[in-house]
Amino acid sequence: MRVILLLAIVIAVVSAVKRYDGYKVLRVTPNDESDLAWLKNLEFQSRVEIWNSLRRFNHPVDIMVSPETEGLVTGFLAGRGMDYTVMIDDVQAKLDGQTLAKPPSGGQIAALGDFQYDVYHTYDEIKQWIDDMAAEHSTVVTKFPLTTSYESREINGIILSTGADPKKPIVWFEGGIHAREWISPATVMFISKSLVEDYKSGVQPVVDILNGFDIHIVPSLNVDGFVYTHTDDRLWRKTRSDLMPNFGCIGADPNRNWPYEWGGSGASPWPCTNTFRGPNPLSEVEIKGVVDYLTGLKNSGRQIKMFIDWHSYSQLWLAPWSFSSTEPYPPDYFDQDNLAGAAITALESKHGTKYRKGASARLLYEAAGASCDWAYGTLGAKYSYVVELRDTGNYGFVLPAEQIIPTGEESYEGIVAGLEYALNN
Ligand code: 0X9
Ligand code: ZN
Repeated sequence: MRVILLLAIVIAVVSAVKRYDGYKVLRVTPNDESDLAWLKNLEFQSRVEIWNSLRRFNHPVDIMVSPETEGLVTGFLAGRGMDYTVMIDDVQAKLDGQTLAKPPSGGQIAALGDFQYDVYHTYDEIKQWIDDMAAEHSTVVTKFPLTTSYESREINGIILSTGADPKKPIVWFEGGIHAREWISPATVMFISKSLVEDYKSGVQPVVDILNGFDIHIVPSLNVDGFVYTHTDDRLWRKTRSDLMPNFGCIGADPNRNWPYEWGGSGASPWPCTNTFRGPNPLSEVEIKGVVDYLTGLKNSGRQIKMFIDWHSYSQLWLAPWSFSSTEPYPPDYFDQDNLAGAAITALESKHGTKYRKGASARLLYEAAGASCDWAYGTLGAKYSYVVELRDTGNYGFVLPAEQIIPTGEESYEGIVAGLEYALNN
């Protein structure tokens, strides 16, 4: 009996999901570059974790502190004359409030008609959704295998296509490159089903869009990381590869692993950091899967017209370049910026949500080896973006499930306007 009890305790401890009781997210406004550098150094020392994407001085930076480091960090902040406000008082309380889909009685995964778009889903449910979309909408939707993850999970996607025309340009959407950004796969799925339904109902301009483009969509790319956010640590960002065992830390930042200006500014060489670039470009099999897939399409004569990597949070529509803030704007920047403008105007018209647009490294921070630079610089996708979805920090990565549908609706408005622009330009 005692042995069983002990075993139960051991299992409970081993399989426990990481808790964030008493962790806070503080919003700090750095006064100058040295304040910002100091914050980044704190992050490097693992005393804080920077959450948001905007990291320019005079813009607020959201940092998560543990109960152990809070006093130290706030003391330092006061010493440097940096004010802060508390954005999230107890991260665990926010995590506890998050709703997952409840499987129908019998424990099975819901059929497509019963798929709940207003809750978050597991990897198995997303996999099933892909199969169901392809089965239910077989005239428009085909499933494709992208690659196999580091931990041997299938990564699949869907192609929305209304006819085999090899001249049709391709649009690429990928969700979930960062594991904890749960709103990303949810939004990519919402957009996908809206495109299919509106096409089938003859809604314009969606009919024109799908007659003009084949849209290839992977809702959940970093599947190992995503599973880990369900089983172990809701706030995990990276992949789960173990390529630098001597350092004792797992995972690389898949958005620093792309083979374009890899290893430059904003991409850490240290395996224990959240922006670890990986030991070499394409070390992460998930990213290699995308690069091989899209390069194969390009080499077969297809044009990739648009590439969107969906992230959260901060409400931004970001164009290249990401690796450098001093590099001249890309030759297509005028059109890229116009498309972003059309998209965020349409997006705002739905629920009033405000987005900003700009060149990534100029608006945010330099991040070398990021998706949008490779997609533009090497692949030649004219309209290459990173979109940072809701919110601006009230919940950050732990966006409540009630916001999935509104986020999906407005993002759909935005992307339809963007696709329409891309059709004509
Ligand atoms: O740092 C990142 O990878 C992105 N922000 S996030 O908070 N979602 O992690 C921004 C990346 C910008 N990248 C490109 N413009 N490609
Ligand atoms: Zn991200």
